[in-house]
Amino acid sequence: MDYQILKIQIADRIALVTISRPAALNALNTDFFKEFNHFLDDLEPRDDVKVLVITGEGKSFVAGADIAEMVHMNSAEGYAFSTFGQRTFDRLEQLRIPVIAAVNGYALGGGCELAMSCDFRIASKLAKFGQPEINLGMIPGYAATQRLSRLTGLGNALYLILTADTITADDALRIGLVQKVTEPELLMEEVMKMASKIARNSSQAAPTSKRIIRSGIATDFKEASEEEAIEFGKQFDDEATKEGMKAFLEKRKPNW
Ligand code: DAK
Repeated sequence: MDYQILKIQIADRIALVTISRPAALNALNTDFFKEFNHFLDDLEPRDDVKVLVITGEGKSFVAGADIAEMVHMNSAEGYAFSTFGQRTFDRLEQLRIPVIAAVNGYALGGGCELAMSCDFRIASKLAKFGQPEINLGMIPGYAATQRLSRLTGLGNALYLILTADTITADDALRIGLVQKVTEPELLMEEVMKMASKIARNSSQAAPTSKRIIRSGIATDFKEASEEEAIEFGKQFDDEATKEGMKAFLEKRKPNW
């Protein structure tokens, strides 16, 4: 596919996707969703990529769904746009490999929802977060009503969605929406360092941890702990796990 919006770089077991539509502050339109799904089609079967990083070009991560496209929609088109977006974000959340959002600037509306569909978020000090949909007379459409409360608690989700307030990266850190804040010029360096740290590990441990954490939150503690025990047991048939433990005992780096 000839990508117009996504810039994709794959190197050293890390895929870096930059959303690049800076004239519209990287607002998400149908073409974005088509390109992103095509990219996921290519990425999913690959076993040489261990981590995905998503960022935005310019002063915005993503300033929301594309209002200029949405304004012309009727209810059937709105429904199609919504389900296409929701399916895409669910697919991203369920991607086997870890996904890091490198939030360089505005993460508003659908942009904040995109960041929340990633496994964790690292933000530049200049980043801004919010769910301003209510100002447009609408509710969030890509699951902010669900993901925001799970990540930050009920009060913070209700506050952000009902007031449409925009918050700073430091406030986002305080409420647990982001995991780390960096100086703007250090954002990509820090994120790529984290990505390489994850990518250097044995191939199963990170994806399995991700899957159990994510599936566990949707089920009860006992059932999820049993799932952990099953997966924990399976690792003892895995050479990479044996190598990890042996390397520790032999005081050397694992040979993965
Ligand atoms: N859509 C389209 N264009 C956008 C945009 C957006 N979300 N955000 C910015 N732009 C465009 C601006 O129109 C402007 O275009 P030109 O006038 O230059 O042609 C250009 O980007 C630069 O923006 P500004 O001139 O406004 O830049 P400033 O630095 O002054 O302000 C800003 C930056 C981020 C504070 C401001 O642009 C802003 O408030 N943008 C809108 C933010 C927003 O309201 N985002 C939420 C969008 S609604 C659903 C599914 C999804 C959703 C809802 C329902 N269903 C399936 C039911 C999601 C909804 C949203 O995300």
